[in-house]
Amino acid sequence: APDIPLSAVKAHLSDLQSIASANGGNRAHGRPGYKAAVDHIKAKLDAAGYTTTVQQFTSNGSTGYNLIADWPGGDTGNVLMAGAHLDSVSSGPGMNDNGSGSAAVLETALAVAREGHQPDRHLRFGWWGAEELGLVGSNHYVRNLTSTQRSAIGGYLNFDMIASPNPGYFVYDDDPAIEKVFKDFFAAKGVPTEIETEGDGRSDHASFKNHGIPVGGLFTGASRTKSSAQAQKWGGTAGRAFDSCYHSSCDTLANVDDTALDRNSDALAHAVWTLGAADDGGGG
Ligand code: DTR
Ligand code: CA
Ligand code: ZN
Ligand code: ZN
Ligand code: ZN
Repeated sequence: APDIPLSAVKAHLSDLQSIASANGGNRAHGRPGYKAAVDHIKAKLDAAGYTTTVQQFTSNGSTGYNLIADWPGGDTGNVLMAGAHLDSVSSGPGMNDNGSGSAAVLETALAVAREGHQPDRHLRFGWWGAEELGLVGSNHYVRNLTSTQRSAIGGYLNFDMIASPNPGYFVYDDDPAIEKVFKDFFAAKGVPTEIETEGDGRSDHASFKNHGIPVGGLFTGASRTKSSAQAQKWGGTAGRAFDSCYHSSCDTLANVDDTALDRNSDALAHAVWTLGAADDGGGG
């Protein structure tokens, strides 16, 4: 997989910051900043050759939007999806939650196009609306697939908060094969990981898992406190939250850890390239 340039991911983040600043300070469901963010990302994907779809839904009396981008080619009977929720809470611009995941997924999709990558499996990327209202957008997406469309999705990778300022390196343990891809990546980099325990059902992967689709993903922590043991293995500050600006107005560009963002963006690309091969997993 290509290295994902941190500078490119940060450029998307600052775009999302600008969009929030120009629209009342947030990218929340039902607020103008959200749709502006959808339009920004859609334009880049269209220009890169993706087939994009904006799916509308209603929640709390406001229209919400999911952005789906299909990379032409690959076996559409064997789809690999990666996604991130694009909405923020209304209290701030949501740079870690979840500009970080949105930007990393975007730059990975753009890298696929840049490389002219032709994986065996069909690649699809998603940016979800109204996650903060209760996984509303991703649930709407999965529920509105036919059973055939659902069974064609062999795996969904979720990225929600992947650049916390006091980061941990957590890997979802929902599907062993997906988990292994991420753990092997970090092991090769000498970065220890832990199993994600804070969030079963707390992000968009749950919408897919609830319909029997294998899921995985990465997380750098929210309001839980980093232990001294964790600070020893990861650095950062023991006794402080992984993200003390979680759901706060201080979740700005300054609330993003560059090393975590870079490592997780590269792990994302590694997983898309690795799982994009129609390998039957080999072995016994
Ligand atoms: N609910 C997510 C933040 C969150 C909390 N725990 C986890 C675990 C895995 C992913 C995300 C999260 C939000 O506020 O968007
Ligand atoms: Ca990188
Ligand atoms: Zn951008
Ligand atoms: Zn949140
Ligand atoms: Zn989130």
